[in-house]
Amino acid sequence: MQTRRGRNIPTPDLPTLEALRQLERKILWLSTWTIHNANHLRPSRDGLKVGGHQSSSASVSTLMTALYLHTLKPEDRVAVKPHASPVFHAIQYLLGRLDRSYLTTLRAFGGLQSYPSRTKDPDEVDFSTGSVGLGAAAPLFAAATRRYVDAHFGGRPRSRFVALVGDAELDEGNIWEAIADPATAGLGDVLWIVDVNRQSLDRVVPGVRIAQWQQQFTAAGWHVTEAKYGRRLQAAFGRPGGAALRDWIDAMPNEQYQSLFGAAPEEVAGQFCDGAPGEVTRLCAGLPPGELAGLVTDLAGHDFETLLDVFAACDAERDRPSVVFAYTVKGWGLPIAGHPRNHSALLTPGQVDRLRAESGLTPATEWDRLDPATAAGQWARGRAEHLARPPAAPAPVAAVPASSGLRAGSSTSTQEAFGRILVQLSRLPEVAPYLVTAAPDVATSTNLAGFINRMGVFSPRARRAWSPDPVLKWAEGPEGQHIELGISEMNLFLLLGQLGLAGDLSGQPLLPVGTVYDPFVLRGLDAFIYSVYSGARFIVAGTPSGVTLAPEGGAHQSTITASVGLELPNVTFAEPAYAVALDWLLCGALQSVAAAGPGAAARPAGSYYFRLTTRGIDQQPFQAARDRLGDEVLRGQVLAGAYRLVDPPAAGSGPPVCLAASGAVLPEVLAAAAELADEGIAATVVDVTSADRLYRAWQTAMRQGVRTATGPAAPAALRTVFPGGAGARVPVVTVHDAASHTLSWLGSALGVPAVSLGVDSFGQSGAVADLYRANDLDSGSIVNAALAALSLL
Ligand SMILES: Cc1ncc(C[n+]2csc(CCOP(=O)(O)OP(=O)(O)O)c2C)c(N)n1
Ligand SMILES: [Mg+2]
Repeated sequence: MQTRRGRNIPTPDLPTLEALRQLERKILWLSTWTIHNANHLRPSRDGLKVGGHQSSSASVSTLMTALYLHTLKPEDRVAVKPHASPVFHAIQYLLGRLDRSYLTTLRAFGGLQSYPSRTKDPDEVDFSTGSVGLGAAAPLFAAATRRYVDAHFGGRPRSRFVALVGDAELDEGNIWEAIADPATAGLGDVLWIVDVNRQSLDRVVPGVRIAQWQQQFTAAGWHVTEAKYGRRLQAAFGRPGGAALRDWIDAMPNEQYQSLFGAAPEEVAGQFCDGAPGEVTRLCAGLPPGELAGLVTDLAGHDFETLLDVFAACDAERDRPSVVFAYTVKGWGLPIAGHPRNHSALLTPGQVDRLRAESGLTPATEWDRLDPATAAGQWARGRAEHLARPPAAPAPVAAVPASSGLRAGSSTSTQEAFGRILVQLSRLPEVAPYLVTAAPDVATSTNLAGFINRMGVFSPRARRAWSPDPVLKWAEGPEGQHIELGISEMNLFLLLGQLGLAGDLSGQPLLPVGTVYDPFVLRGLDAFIYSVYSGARFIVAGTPSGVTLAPEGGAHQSTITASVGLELPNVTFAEPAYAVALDWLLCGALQSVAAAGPGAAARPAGSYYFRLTTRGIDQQPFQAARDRLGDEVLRGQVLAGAYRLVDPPAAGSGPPVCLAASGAVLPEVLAAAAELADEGIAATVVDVTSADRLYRAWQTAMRQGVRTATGPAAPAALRTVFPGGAGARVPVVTVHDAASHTLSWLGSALGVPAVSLGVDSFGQSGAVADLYRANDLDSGSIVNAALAALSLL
């Protein structure tokens, strides 16, 4: 091994470089061929274009070869830009980690996913990607999670957290939110590689803002570097006229430069020199046409020596993240290289035939791995052995009790109870070490202060508190267990997602709990979806919520978030009204989250979303239900999604009606039940603690019936709690401080008339009573709704 540039960076020897070039060629072929196969050879059953991105894949084929076939270690974790998934799978195949049969299943049902998926792909994907920007930021938060895990559970072998990022991904705001937050500062294990092909989906980007982006990374404390000019261009810059050549390339409009890639060799000089200074024109005139075309498009993103050198330099930066701007060609090595609209372009069968032949393959050998007898084949085998990950070591996990032992006062809100439950849990040695909270600048206003007082705020280094606060002890240091973020809900959900994958990516399961003002769940929704799609397990409390946070007005009042919680896969949504019900649900959720990590596949998947409120309500009705049902039965029903808060009066006391409600509106519902009793109507009150679980139980029963062509039975969660059955039809009124639609399905589920009350317009400032009246959530409106429901029978 030699070393270069005065640093102790090993230079790969020539045989290694040659092996890498052969592997790169193979990877380019296999990714192109896999996409071609899906589109042209696999029979189409619906006439739809299958798609796949040959150009986007080709543009990172050198970068990914350099990473996987040279630079990565088994501990490293990589996010691959979405449109390069065929390259990833080709590499996994060459490394012997993916069966060949999968290569003909790209974008087919049960096959290789269009974009890398942790949960759906058959090979080991470290980070899902697809929604541009999010997959890029995920490794940053995974590295922040590793830093936290190392600080609390002891250091583990170093992992580098790598992201391969499309240049147009940098247009996404979440990228800049992620790098700006102090919680991601100083993460020396992070490497982002930007694939600077100067093209997005629609176009050649006219003014690529590389310099501006580089300054933004620098300002955020990153180590910024480039792999821009290939070796031939670098050599040409050193010859007479070279400086002018370099200036001319740097100043050239992007569209002009990109036009060179699709141009015939004899056209290149004319296009390249259009408007050039005489010195450049003369230099070009001295070169044969073929050579000029190769020279001026010689970019370092396709040059192994430069790339390996730059990667090694980044690796040496241990106290700040690194970003490499790697200049590439979209469609590199393909006849569609650099074409402005090549994003979704596919090679024709004739072009693929030529590529196969140029790659030294025939139809008999087109799927083959490299011959193990060759140097490149042996190199690939050596890398496969090197990258094999040892089985995960067992890690300690939390043992969460069924209840924190919270004693509810006479009147309390769910938000207040939530803060107190976390404090209770932080006193338990079998739970406390694993709890980690996070909030985007709303920790104190969402009642995390008690937890923070006890557990402190996480900072890699102890920070001095300059203004001690007698009420809130904001002590920052490596032992702290609250991660404070700036106001970015995207960052909150990305961080929760990675904290929720700590068992997989850092070998230590955690109990992540985030808080956010409920309306702003929507601000982080794509990251929320991203994280749960990735298989993360965490808890988020959206609080306060609904029009119940009355004076705060329409901009802060959430109405559609309950629907989001109900409809999101892998998320269990709960909206309890009473403190003890919240305690049981939260502890149950933590028990399930605690089971994350290796071997946890059998546990219920997913994350938990609690929609809470600051409205203090009388806890006595819940105590009465406890006394009536006993804790064991009541807890089972609360966890299943609903229980009877008020039984109907004795039989014969009038026509029956059911009032089913969630959350803060229960006092109005109870008042309505009392008014109805006065009018001779027998109202049962059902508190729906988790509309999500109830809905799922109903749907599971229905789907079972659909799939087995049998009449479905009502699920126990509905049968035992709601009145009716045996031919009796009890109409239902649903009441919710959320879109009326959220609970309206109960009518169908119960097979009875339903009137649904909820908030179906934007909110406004006022007192709770004003807003409830304006939205028909007051007791008088609920009584009228019950009469209306009875009239529908
Ligand atoms: C959030 C989001 N918006 C839009 C898209 C659709 N889309 C897919 S790729 C792409 C352009 C990406 O360009 P770039 O990141 O430069 O990738 P490359 O040039 O490597 O294909 C767009 C707009 C998406 N996947 N995600
Ligand atoms: Mg691009």
